[in-house]
Amino acid sequence: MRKPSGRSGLVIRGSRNIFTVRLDNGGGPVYRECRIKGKVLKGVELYYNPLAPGDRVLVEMEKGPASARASAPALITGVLERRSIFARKNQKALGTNRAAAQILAANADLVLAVTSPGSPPFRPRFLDRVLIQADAAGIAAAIVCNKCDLPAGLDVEERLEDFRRIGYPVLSVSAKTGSGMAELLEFIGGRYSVLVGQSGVGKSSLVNALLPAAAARVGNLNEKYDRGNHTTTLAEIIEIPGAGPAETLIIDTPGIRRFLPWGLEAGELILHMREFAPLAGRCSYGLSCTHRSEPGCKILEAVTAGIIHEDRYDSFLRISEELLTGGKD
Ligand SMILES: Nc1nc2c(ncn2[C@@H]2O[C@H](COP(=O)(O)OP(=O)(O)OP(=O)(O)O)[C@@H](O)[C@H]2O)c(=O)[nH]1
Ligand SMILES: [Mg+2]
Ligand SMILES: [Zn+2]
Repeated sequence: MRKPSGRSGLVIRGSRNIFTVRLDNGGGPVYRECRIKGKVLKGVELYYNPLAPGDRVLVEMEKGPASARASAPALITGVLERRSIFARKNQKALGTNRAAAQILAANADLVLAVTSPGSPPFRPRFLDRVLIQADAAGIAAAIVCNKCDLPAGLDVEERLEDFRRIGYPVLSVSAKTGSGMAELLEFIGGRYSVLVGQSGVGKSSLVNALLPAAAARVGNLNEKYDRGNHTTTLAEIIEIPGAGPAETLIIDTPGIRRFLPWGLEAGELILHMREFAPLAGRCSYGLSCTHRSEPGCKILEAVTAGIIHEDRYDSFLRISEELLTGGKD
């Protein structure tokens, strides 16, 4: 008896019901439109979106004549265990019965928090949120400051320097002039990264700028990769060809106005901010310290001593408050 042919694959992009899956294949890549078999996929009921770019899925190919098979969507029957989940709290889900965690990327091993020195304005507190989420998810993170062709105020330089000080790689690049792009390509080579940032900072432009440089080595593919300057509406994986021995994948995501961290308790926040974490539990009031006004608070002392930047302390207070109130304001 013939068994239904089961395949595995990688989710490239997808909306609620239809997903583009790159099937694992000996030869060249094969992409298929797929839908989820049945009503729900087991194990992902907790999330706003059942699957995200980067998910590895099991696909059941429909039987029947080849012509019918090619047009009908294949069926996704399962999702493999995720190595990492980069999610945020989706405000649209608050007050509805849909789960609030929206997965932006599955299985990513690098989060690139993208910013710009101007247009749109530099927002260091947005970066804090993305970096906290990456830490809580156990994913490495770096800051990419795009548009370095634009003038950066002293405040921008000072904040980026402080992110370096606390241990984050900061790459200054310009998708427009190509400055720093070779370094960025090297940095992401062989990794699986996700671009996160406000709308207009140039995430899609960065992907476009990475592609021709890489594609030049594998032939004249520039036309194929001319993705234009659209405002991104759907997260998707872009394969960066020839960047290294291991596959280089990058997920472009839609711009986010407000990033609400997900999956951590207010009390744990301190553990996910690098320069705060070593001070956890060391205040006079121990773990019950709110780090607002207590005497003998090590966090407040560190702010005074300049070990914790005031902006980061401000982020800490705001996010703690949000985590306590569930993000409703
Ligand atoms: N000066 C300058 N402008 C840039 C640079 N990179 C992108 N831009 C411009 O910034 C604007 C927004 O770029 P996008 O790549 O669409 O930004 P995005 O982050 O993908 O935006 P969303 O998809 O809405 O999240 C476009 O007008 C780009 O031409 C850069 O390095 N320098
Ligand atoms: Mg975009
Ligand atoms: Zn304290």
